[in-house]
Amino acid sequence: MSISADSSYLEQRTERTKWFLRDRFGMFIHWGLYAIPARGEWVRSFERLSVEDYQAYYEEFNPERYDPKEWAKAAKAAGMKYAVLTAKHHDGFCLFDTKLTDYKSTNTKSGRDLVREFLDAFRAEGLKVGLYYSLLDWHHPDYPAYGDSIHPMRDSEAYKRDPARFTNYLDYMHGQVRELLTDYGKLDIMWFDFSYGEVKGEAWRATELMEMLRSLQPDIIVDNRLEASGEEGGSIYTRNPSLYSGDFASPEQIIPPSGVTDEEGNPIPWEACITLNNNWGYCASDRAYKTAKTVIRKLVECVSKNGNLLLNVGPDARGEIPRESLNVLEEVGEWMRRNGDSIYGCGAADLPKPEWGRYTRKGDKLYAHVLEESVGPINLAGLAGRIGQARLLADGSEAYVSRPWNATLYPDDAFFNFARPEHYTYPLPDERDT
Ligand code: FHN
Repeated sequence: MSISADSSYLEQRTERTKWFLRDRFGMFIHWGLYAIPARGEWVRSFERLSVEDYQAYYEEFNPERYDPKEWAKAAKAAGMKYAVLTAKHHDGFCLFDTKLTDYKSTNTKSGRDLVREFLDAFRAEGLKVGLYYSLLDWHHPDYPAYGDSIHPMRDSEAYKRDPARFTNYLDYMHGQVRELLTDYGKLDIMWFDFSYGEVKGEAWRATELMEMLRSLQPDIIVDNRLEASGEEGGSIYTRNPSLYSGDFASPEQIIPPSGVTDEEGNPIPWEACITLNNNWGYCASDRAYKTAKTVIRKLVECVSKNGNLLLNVGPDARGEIPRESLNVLEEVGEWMRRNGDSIYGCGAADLPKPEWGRYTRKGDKLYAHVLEESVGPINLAGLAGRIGQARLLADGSEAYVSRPWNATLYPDDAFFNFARPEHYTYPLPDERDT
């Protein structure tokens, strides 16, 4: 790929991802038939369920309490600006009215196009919308994981002797992506999942898929999992736009120590996807929910490293987000209403990480997130010089450290926000020297 083509690709990617880097915080939603057994989204594979056993969930699926307007309100109140729903996970069940299979929500008792209702509800609340689409498909007869194995391209001689079968599956997969990009209005994110081993890139006919995607929805942004697995989401990234470059890297359950860069060390957009408990799909026995404080710390850490946080909820079989998840989201929203300025449109401060917490920065505003309790006065005056000509605040005044807005809420955390000069200030060194 020539540099010029690469540079125009980078300019296009920069334009496409502007809203993404501004919004910083989204909701991931893993939902499907697996919510009925309530043992996580890999239940079919982990428990080697037979086609008949899993079919029983299809026959039963009728989420009578599904109200995506409620989901959208909860996401918005939490301070989230976008949301990504599983249109099809690995089990092959389609939450949308595809013409390419009968294995879809509109054929269940509910009869509903769950994706369309999701998109309508979240757009109505002003949130950007994305769809997750599994490249793997344990249901499709021409996908090698049909029935027993969980990884494609198993050394099954019979399968290898008939390469047309995987071609059939790829035609199906491309056809469904085309349906989603054509029949559901403007989508902001396409979240493919996942590649590994030899099944990556052109094994998915990724160039053809990306060219179709870009032609149908030029502004959509795409993750990097046409070439990366979940484990590799935060590390594998290529700038080759004609093949299968995504627009952002997708570290999973971790926050990369120093953000994510491409092969030449240039920062690239990235988004850490993280579960609220330990499961993506609904798991009734998993009560290990993160606290709001933990979620806020993760969000601040992502933004302090130029990244986004995609926080997952797993609705239950009735279509409701678990109460424990909603409780955490409500508390996070309270913090975001007071401190959203230190997240939205912010990024790394290009300063050494302070021992007491983290910085986020937006233009000439610096935000200090003080996470350690035993902190004396924070001497910020010296920072003015450290960040070059940019003043710490747009009006040219000094950095301000406002009192913890509500220390009682986080007794061991104090989140300072340099935006309200009514509290004590630190003189800049040149003024102090006069
Ligand atoms: O196997 C999936 C898993 O179920 C979940 O969807 C995550 C979310 O990023 N992706 C895969 C694991 O990397």
